Amino acid sequence: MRAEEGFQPTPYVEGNPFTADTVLPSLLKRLVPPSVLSEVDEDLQRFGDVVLTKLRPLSARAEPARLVQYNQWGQRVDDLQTSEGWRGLKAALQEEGMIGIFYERKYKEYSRVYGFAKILLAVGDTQVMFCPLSMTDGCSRVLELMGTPELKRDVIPRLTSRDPNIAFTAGQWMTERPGGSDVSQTETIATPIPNITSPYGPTYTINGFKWFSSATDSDVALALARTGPVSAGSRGLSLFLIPLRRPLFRGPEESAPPALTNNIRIHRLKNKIGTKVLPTAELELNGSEAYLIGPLNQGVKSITPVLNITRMYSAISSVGYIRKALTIATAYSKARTVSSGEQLLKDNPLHVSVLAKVNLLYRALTHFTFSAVALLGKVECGVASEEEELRLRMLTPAAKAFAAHYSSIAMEECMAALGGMGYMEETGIGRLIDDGLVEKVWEGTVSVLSLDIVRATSKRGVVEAFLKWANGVLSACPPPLQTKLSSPISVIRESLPLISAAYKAPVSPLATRPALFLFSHATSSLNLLEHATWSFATQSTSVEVDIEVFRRWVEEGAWGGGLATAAEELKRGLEATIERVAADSKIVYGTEDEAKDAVVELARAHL
Ligand code: MFK
Repeated sequence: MRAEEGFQPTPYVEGNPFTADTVLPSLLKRLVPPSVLSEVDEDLQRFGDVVLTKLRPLSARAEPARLVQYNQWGQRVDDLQTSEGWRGLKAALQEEGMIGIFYERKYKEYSRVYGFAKILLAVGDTQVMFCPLSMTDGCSRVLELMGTPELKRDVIPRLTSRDPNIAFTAGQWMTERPGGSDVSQTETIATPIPNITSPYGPTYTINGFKWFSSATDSDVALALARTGPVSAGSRGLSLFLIPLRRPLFRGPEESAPPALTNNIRIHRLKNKIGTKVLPTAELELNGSEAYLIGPLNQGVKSITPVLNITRMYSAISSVGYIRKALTIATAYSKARTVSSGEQLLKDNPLHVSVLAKVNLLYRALTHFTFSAVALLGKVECGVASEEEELRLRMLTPAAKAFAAHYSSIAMEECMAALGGMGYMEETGIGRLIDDGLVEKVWEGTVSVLSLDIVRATSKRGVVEAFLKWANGVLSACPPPLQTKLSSPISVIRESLPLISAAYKAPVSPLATRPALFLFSHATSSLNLLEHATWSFATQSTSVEVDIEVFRRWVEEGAWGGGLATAAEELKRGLEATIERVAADSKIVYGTEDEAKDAVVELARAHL
């Protein structure tokens, strides 16, 4: 039989990612006022078509970057060659106003929601272009907050430009060989250059080795380097803006010189599990010129706007990868025949129940992430209350970690929903899974971020701000809905004191991870309740679905169980004893290992 003969599978059709989405259009109606919504809605429909007709074909032409270190004369050239597809994606997204939307602020505090809606639609079809764009966004914010007037005049317009001929992207270099999350042993040294003043800030030379520089094709990078004694740990680090190439400003017709022009050598490209198109490198800095940003020896604090913005991008990327995989799986179920060709997959209750579970998770994570995005917009526009600002500090690491934790299992279910077809590279789900895994690591693992929430809640008023908001959402639920949803609402009520107890000092070390999960599950449940309440009040056609989604998310959750299960996990963490820590060590290392003594000693200090 020839391939053209016999059964021919019907290709699935994904459709416009905005209009086909089950969550975003109605979420935007709740978050954005009508005057903004009419414009934003129209643009997102248009952008949905751009994703299909422009970004997706460019993404298909994106290839891993190549590094040519030496030319035929044996001279060091460090020629970083990126693919046409990668460069095309970058240009297309810059033209679409990624990053411009966030700094033009045409829609004031709603600009973040609008721009992140575009990211949600595009992220599955743009390789990992939002990694460099996230750092560009973070760099713009740092310069907006701390840059000299000349940096604001010359560099911010480039970072936020819609013209790809002049637009800059930025990298972020913290990670070194002694530590990724722990920057206290940073080896890179910054030395002031005497008698040189730049309008961009006090000028230094930088010497060191950066172990993970993503977006090595960028124009500038924000980097930490040591200006204080080693004994000061991370409190002896300062923040610098480093041009990757000199001169930094060139005419549009001049091609970019190599990083060698600022004494930066690309040691090698990283061999990563995914994100292969993104040029991530190990870099040697051998006397690179740089400008101090913010106060001396407060580099970690100065760079935190970058961390918080990139964490938000990480959260939306995890959610966007799920969106893309779920869209494929849903579209496939409408095209694939089963049962001797008499049924479609979409008519099979068992199959639909699996898709419903992924969809439930997608809804919860989308509402959760956008609740943080909406607050970010308010904070940046100076219209957030102090309580909202405190709440955002807790939400950001939680949304990033929670979304990253669940995204791969959701994508795996979508892959399996296509059977053997899903395991083929052509659907793109495999690449999404490989790329999406990075969200579990970069900008902090779940454990590191659970500790960041402890850092955040050590500030007075943070937990209280969350509790006040949570109680406000519960009491805003109208009586008929309260009655109908009394059971899930009482599960939420019972979880609140537990969250509060988890963050009372001294925080039990085994409680931090389950506390992150309970906090995230409770907050996302409350976001879904907010939506059901809105749906009820506006008599939305989706009100029954919105109510059911809320109920299921609280009572059943996704693969980790419901909110009550998350509460049980936290109780176990809070009640953990030294004996449990010792038993953990024996389970992992056996009974002979002496390491258990160290782990028990460390635990004793906290339990
Ligand atoms: C997308 C494709 C990617 C491609 C592949 C990439 C692979 C990635 C490989 C990696 O690089 S993985 C590791 C990446 N590393 C990180 O993500 C960093 C994670 N570590 C942290 O976030 C640490 O928590 C941090 C470095 C920020 C902590 O350092 P310290 O020195 O212990 O901070 P410290 O002393 O607690 O905080 C200093 C100040 O900053 C404090 O303020 P005060 O001086 O007023 O007391 C903190 O409150 C404040 N701070 C810390 N984190 C903050 C913050 N403020 C606001 N927001 C935050 N997030």
